Amino acid sequence: MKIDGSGNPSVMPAVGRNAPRGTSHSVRTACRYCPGSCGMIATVGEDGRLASLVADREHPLTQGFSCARGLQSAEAMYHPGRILRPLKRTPDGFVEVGLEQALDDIAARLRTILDESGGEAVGVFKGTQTWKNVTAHHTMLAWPRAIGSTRVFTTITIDQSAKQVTMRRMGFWDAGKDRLGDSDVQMIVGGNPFVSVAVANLTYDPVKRLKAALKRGMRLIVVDPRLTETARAADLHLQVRPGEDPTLVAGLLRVVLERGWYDAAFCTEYVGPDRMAALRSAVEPFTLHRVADRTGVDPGLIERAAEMFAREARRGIATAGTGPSMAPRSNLADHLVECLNVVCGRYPRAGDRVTNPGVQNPRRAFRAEVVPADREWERGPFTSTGHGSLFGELMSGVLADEILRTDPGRLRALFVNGGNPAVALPDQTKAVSALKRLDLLVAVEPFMTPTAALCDYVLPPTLQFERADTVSSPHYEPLLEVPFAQYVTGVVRPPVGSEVVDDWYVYWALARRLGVGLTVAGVDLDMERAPSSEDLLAIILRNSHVPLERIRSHPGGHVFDVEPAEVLARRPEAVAQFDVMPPDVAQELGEVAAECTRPVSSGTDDFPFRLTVRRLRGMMNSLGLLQPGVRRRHPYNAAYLNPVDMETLGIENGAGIEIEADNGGRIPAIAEAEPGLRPGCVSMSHCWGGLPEDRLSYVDVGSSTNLLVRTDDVVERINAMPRMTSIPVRVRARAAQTDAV
Ligand SMILES: Nc1nc2c(c(=O)[nH]1)N[C@H]1C(S)=C(S)[C@@H](COP(=O)(O)OP(=O)(O)OC[C@H]3O[C@@H](n4cnc5c(=O)[nH]c(N)nc54)[C@H](O)[C@@H]3O)O[C@H]1N2
Ligand SMILES: Nc1nc2c(c(=O)[nH]1)N[C@H]1C(S)=C(S)[C@@H](COP(=O)(O)OP(=O)(O)OC[C@H]3O[C@@H](n4cnc5c(=O)[nH]c(N)nc54)[C@H](O)[C@@H]3O)O[C@H]1N2
Ligand code: SF4
Ligand SMILES: [Mo]
Repeated sequence: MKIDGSGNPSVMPAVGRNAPRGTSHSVRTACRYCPGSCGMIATVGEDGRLASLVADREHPLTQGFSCARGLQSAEAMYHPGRILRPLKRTPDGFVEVGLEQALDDIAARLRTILDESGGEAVGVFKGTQTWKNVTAHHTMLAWPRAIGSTRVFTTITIDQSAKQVTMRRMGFWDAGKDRLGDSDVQMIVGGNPFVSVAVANLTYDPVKRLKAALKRGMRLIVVDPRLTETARAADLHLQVRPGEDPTLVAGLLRVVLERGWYDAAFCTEYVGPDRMAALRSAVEPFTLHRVADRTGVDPGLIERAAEMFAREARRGIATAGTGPSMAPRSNLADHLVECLNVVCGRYPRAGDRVTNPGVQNPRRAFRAEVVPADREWERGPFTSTGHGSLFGELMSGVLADEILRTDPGRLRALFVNGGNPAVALPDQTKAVSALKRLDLLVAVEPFMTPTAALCDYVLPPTLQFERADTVSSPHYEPLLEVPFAQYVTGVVRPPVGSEVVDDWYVYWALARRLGVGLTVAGVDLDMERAPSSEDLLAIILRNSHVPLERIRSHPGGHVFDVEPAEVLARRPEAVAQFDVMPPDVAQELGEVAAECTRPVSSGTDDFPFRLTVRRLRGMMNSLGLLQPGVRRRHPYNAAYLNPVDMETLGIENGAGIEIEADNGGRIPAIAEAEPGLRPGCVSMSHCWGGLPEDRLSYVDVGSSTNLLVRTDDVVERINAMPRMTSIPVRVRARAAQTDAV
């Protein structure tokens, strides 16, 4: 529903409704910037504005955990740069326009595009800030269907879609994976949950939960070129060369299989002798000394990690973060990591308790079965580049190609929701030229980001503490170990004089103007009268195991006393097994084994360094870039280097440098010493910098590592995932620090 800051909001604050006007009051709520789901207490001032946010210590899930980027989100709400009224591009720049007028204009332009080119000419890009916005998430899926488009792009396919590729080419366990609470070991390959709050089973309250697990004896193995915040807490840290996870994990598998440290009974039932033999023979070339040579990890440490993970532990998983998922051969790396879980049988078995049978989703059976591989991408729909889809999404690595096509099938209109593709997509120069080529670019976006600056229309949304939601989102529920849910209402109204909308309304209003129906979560919406956001939530949760009314009756969130569930035995007809070494995976691993003894990742003389990804504590991708509080902590995206490398290069701490990649891209940066980083690496965060042509100062906006990411080479065949880490680069000192990007 449309919300006018001065009028009648569809979202009334729960406490505000009862509280007399002009008094200060507090509301229990939760942050939705990331999967962390942190409980917070919001204090609303006498002026009706959000005065402060503090972590909610009584919160049953997160118990006082929160992070700076969530706590500082009030700064974003009242930031002078927040867009409060819809903007329309004119030859003289952006002008404010009424919401319904903007929607009329957009619908008219869409009608022409749809008439001329059909539904497939219109696409969506769903960014990170749509994932935890339940009504937006569902409507963004419904909207393309309504207009006959399969052009759905999201951040997943430029993130860790290797996980989806693994699921759909190996098959996956119906009852999920071992939970942290039951684990006696965990291996994290290239993820840093202490900062990112985003690694598989560590998506909420990660520090306390991991430390508690370690205290009760669980052991932690971290594989990362950096001695990360998480690695510091680990029992073992394997400081791998970036890009060498396939070799390292193949080496671990070889040790586990050769020493007999795997779960033979599980493998007999769920893998079978032929596939076990194929796995054994594929990892055979990865002997300890070869693996050690190539990965730069001590052979004793590799053996010890295999022993700790497989022999000394019964439960607990290996999981990959963005490190291996953004490196070359990302799908192979993820597949091998999952093979460790398979051979060690790290899945809940028949009779085990299901710790979270679900609150917001309908009750389902959890079985000790393999859901068979189905290679969805081989069935289409396809892009012109020949890439198929993954969980119903096309590959964002080729989004720019779809726009730049010269045939009539090109993508002509794009709706961006809660994302910033102008800085997030690989090969920024190409991505930006593609976005400019669109006949219609619309962003539902609160700030004048590089993407918004390219738009024909920018429609400002309500921000998280102004809208109703459930936490965690129903689609994130499987990541919670307990049956928790929280309903949150808007804590405050949008600023007076604003004309902002709950994101979903944009798509409902456009569908209505185009005369098409929207079917959200299986329900045909009334296209005459807009539902309220609460109505829409109720529709989405209509089959929830715990009724929405009960969820709502616990404003601070609740762990529900749902009927216990246990993992059911395998059904006789469920004969699928894990496809641990299908021919394409075997072939790729064979290529790795055949590569020259010199590790590909050790660099060439021309590009001796490897640029690696990392997350910064205060930022959420590009979110926070405009906030002074965030920028005090992260004035720019520094390039972290090992001090020994800095000395060799004659670079002082804080000195300006230039980083040049093998695609010819060059970016400025400021060097910062990080003794815990593996020598030979440059560790730098993403989504900074403006538009390439703006030539903005590095100290003002940082620089975009996506200028160094290529889409013409080193790209995954199935999911078009580019190489975003382990990029060959050279580094040199630079005269001035303030040079343009
Ligand atoms: N503070 C903060 N939190 C965030 C975000 C943010 O921007 N800031 N972004 C959110 C998003 S969108 C995501 S997807 C998640 C990501 O969550 P994570 O995957 O945990 O991301 P990182 O913290 O960058 O951890 C990646 C680690 O991989 C290491 N690495 C780099 N290259 C390689 C390699 O080739 N091999 C191995 N083994 N390791 C490598 C890096 O040194 C780094 O420590 O975080 C989310 N949370
Ligand atoms: N080189 C390189 N590239 C990368 C990565 C990398 O590590 N290296 N990481 C990749 C990954 S993992 C990801 S997830 C993507 C991130 O890709 P994106 O999701 O496209 O980027 P974000 O910066 O997270 O964009 C979030 C946008 O939402 C806006 N926003 C904030 N609050 C709200 C709200 O309440 N409603 C709405 N509608 N919008 C809001 C913000 O202003 C911001 O513009 O980048 C990818 N690109
Ligand atoms: S950004 Fe994530 S970790 Fe930080 S407070 Fe919000 S939900 Fe919690
Ligand atoms: Mo991400």
